[in-house]
Amino acid sequence: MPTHSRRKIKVITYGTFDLFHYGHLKILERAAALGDKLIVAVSTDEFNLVKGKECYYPFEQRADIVQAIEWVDEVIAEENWNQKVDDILEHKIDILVMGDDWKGKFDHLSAYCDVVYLPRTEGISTTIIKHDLSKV
Ligand code: C2G
Repeated sequence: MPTHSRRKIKVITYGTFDLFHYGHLKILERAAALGDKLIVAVSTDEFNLVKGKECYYPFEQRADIVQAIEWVDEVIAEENWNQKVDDILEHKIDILVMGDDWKGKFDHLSAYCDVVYLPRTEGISTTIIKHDLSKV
């Protein structure tokens, strides 16, 4: 069926996206490939403190970098653990995508949309980058 006649499939994913790296790029590419529109919820600096993460880049810069990715249609703020149902309903999300380090953690959201966990990109993470650079 031609895409112009069917409802657009909307995908959402969540993350900090600090020190943007290849693993972030590949999850966004794969998430976007599952639908027609990708929304990315970027964790605010305040929420990252709740998550126990201290970011190198502030929210505005992390959000701008994610928004610049061609596969990303919209960036929203992730301010707490509990906004996902509201986001799914407000944005009429069909698929929630997360890396499989989160496998099982968002299964309860399958009452509202499909929940897909994709394999993480091996060998890279913000933590590895920070560790390696600390030895320079
Ligand atoms: N990721 C990946 N491969 C990597 C590193 C990260 O696929 N090598 C994925 C993660 O699985 C996640 C996304 O990239 O789906 C963003 O990762 P982080 O910025 O570390 O975000 P996180 O702290 O997992 O925040 O409510 C959900 C949280 O906000 C997720």
